[in-house]
Amino acid sequence: MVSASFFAAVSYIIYSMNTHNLSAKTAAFLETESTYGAHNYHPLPVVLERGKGVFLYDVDGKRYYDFLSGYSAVNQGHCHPKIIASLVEQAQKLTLTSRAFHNNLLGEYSKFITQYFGYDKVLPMNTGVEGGETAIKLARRWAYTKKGVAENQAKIVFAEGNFWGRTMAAISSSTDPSSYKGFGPFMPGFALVPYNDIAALEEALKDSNVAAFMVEPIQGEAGVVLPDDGYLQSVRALCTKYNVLFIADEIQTGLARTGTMLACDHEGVRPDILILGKALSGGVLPVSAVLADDFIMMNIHPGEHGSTYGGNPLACAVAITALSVLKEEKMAENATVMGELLRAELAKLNSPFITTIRGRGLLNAIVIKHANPEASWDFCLELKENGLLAKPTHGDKIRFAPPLIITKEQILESVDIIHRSLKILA
Ligand code: IF1
Repeated sequence: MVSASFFAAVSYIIYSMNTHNLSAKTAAFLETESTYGAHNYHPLPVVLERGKGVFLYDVDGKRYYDFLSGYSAVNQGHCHPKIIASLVEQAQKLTLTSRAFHNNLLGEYSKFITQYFGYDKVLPMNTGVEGGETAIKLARRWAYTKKGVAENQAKIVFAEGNFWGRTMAAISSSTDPSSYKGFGPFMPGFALVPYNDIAALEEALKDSNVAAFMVEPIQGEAGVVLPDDGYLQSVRALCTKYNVLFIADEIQTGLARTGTMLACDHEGVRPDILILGKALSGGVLPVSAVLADDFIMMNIHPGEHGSTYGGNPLACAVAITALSVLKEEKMAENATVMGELLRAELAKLNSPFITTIRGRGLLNAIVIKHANPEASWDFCLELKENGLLAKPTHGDKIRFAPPLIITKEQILESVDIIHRSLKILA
């Protein structure tokens, strides 16, 4: 007797094979994941099992250029040999002590990363959103203890179009219904201003209860939205003028992705609180960090914030190497040159379906113009068929963000794949 679940599985596999031109092996993986995993994503129908440098390989051994880089977590390239070596070596010694005790790497790592970015102290966490939550708690605590804001009256200002994660605080600041709809009630004390609007920001900061303005130097999820030149300098000046902390969310834009170590470096501004994540571990395990000077950091006292894995020795070892190779291999410089080449070569295609090419360093996006609302998705499926992985964001935008180690030849081969794939839109 064939069970109903077996029949359903076979039907799913056959459907997948027919509709997406998938191998039976790939379809079987998709069916298992669909049956037993939550449906909180809609991934491209590809099943990957190996990564090396700029390449990913699926379960049938097919090679792809990775033009997403784990949403900029794999800046150093997949399975960077030095990062993996640090991971393996430390994993065989000590992975977690918790902060109930000291470990031999947290001090070394804290000194390394604070000197690397020029801040007094670091508070180590794990995911990017935990970094954001930590930054907000630091800002509120500073507002109550140093700025004189009345208890529970502190406000944090965010930019419309922001994305900094999926926690209740993060979605409470979101303007994207797919992030917040159906999850209320939301965190109080948050305000919004349009991105790249200095006049609106100044109006908001006049409120003496404002503790901080938290902003991405370039909005990633919104579709790689760059502010006007000088925007960050104006943000810096206004935050100083109104005694408000400038929090830079560099979780996606930082760590050489935009051609400088931090995207704030393009304008020479120094945020009061710097949040890092993603490529801080080179895509090996969740590592995030919040950096600030003592007048902010020292308002949190023992037992008032932390996490089980925050500052674990495995993360410390990996992050030191992940940061080191960014400089040793001049990945910011390469991101600048390869980014300019990528945008120039894409422009030369003169495609009627590409209305915008924008980005900085190797954080880029194109905007697709087509009558079919599914055009971007269909185009990404065709890119996949031709050996390049990218994914649409917010409908018509496609992010092109390969690892920062990509070479000129690989950029040119990737643009050729993009060129050939555009034919699907004709
Ligand atoms: C998903 C988006 C990108 C981030 C910035 C904080 C975080 C992120 C600027 C939180 C995380 C990830 C989350 C992931 C997909 C990806 C993403 F599409 F969701 F919006 F990159 F743009 N600040 N971004 O980009 O870091 O807690 O995830 O470590 O949730 O689908 P995290």
